[in-house]
Amino acid sequence: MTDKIERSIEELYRNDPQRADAEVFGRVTEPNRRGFLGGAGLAAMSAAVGGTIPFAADMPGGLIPAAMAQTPPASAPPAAAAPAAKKGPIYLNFPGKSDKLVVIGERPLVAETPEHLLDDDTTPYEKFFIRNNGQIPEETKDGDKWKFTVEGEVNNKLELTLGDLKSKYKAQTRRMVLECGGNGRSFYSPPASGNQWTNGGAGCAEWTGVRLGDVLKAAGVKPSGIYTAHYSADLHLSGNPATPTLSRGVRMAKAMDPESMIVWAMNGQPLSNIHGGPVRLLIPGWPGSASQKWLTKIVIRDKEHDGPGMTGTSYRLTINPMVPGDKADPKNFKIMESMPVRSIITSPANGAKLAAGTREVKLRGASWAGDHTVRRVDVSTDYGVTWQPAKLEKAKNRFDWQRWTAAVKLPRDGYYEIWSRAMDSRGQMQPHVAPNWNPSGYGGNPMHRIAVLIA
Ligand SMILES: Nc1nc2c(c(=O)[nH]1)N[C@H]1C(S)=C(S)[C@@H](COP(=O)(O)O)O[C@H]1N2
Ligand SMILES: [Mo]
Repeated sequence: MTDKIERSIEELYRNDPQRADAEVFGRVTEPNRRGFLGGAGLAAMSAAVGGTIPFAADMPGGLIPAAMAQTPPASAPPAAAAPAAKKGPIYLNFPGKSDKLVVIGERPLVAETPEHLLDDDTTPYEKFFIRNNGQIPEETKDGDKWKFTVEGEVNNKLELTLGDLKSKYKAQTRRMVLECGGNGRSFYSPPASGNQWTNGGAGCAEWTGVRLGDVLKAAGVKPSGIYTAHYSADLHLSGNPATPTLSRGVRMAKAMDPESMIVWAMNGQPLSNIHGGPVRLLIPGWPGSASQKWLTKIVIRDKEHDGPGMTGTSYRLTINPMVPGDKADPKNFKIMESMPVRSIITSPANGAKLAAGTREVKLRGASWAGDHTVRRVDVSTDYGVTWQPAKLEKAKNRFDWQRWTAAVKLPRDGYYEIWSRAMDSRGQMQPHVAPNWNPSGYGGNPMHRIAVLIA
């Protein structure tokens, strides 16, 4: 291998990983060993990842090595993503937030948390992802005076201040995952449109507030009331006050779930403006968009809600699988409810370099599964040929994530990939690649892969 070839393969992996892979695997000469990485291909791949690959023989054909597969954070639509990628990630500059959060959208502001920053049991404010669809409102000074209404198919229309909510209803605190419906979108191929989340459109915080159900009961939902519609104070990007930015809702059964809440505090602090303070909804396990920030109004409806974010292919999944990349038939879509099972490796970080001679690596991670619980998490160091179970911690309460740990042995120095996969309580497991392609990329929950180099 000349230095020139090594470099060009690495460059190719960064710029056009599919082609790089075809080149590398294409160098295999034995026709019956397709996908086996040998000879020049192996040398080129090893050079590109920075070390020998002890389990190269197990590497699936066409696999883009995790060291090269870090999806470019793209604030632009997919077509423009590749040029943006060369410039590297854009880091967040926002008061009180970690400057290691990655901006995946500038207007509206959207920032995700790299997996290794999700290593705390409770995600601190500074590491919690940000997702806006419209403009960020001015910060409210006297939060307790914030007003919102409950109306529609109810017997008593309510107008409540945050102060009323705190004094008249029973408060509860729960540690729960909030996850964007598009989390994992960047793993789709062909690319799906929207913010290119990796796994960092999720966080798990302590939320304090009251049961949404208690407030709805006080309003007296009529038998005709079957769906909620949520409204808020953030202006649409156009600045037109008549156009809601986002208005989603949920079935009455989910609204009445004892863990669906109206919240005013996060991790024991008054809810910050960027996370929807003074008051937001927190509908755990379902797409984050149901958790309206800056809540001003809940309307109870006698039919499914049809506000911005409820129709077409938004926050909807296919009923019957569609051809990836094809034009979508809106009739083939249903509302996305529970989020899918996911696990992430939170330590070590992807791309970690460990000292030569390291033979055991301790792993930590997190896993969650929408409305369900996680039954097991497994890890692999040999491209999924063999798996070992991780030690799974119990959740604090429903909708909390489940932390996990494992220790893996590695036979010698070199380049490894560590994979994690979780299975939910129903037996559904994370797939190898993002499943059920849909144009806006919801439900992308492939196994998490990190690259580790021992050298
Ligand atoms: N009012 C309002 N609420 C909103 C949004 C928004 O744009 N406006 N975005 C939603 C989406 S898509 C997500 S994923 C979560 C993100 O919450 P966070 O910014 O506190 O992390 O808020 C939801 N609530
Ligand atoms: Mo979201």
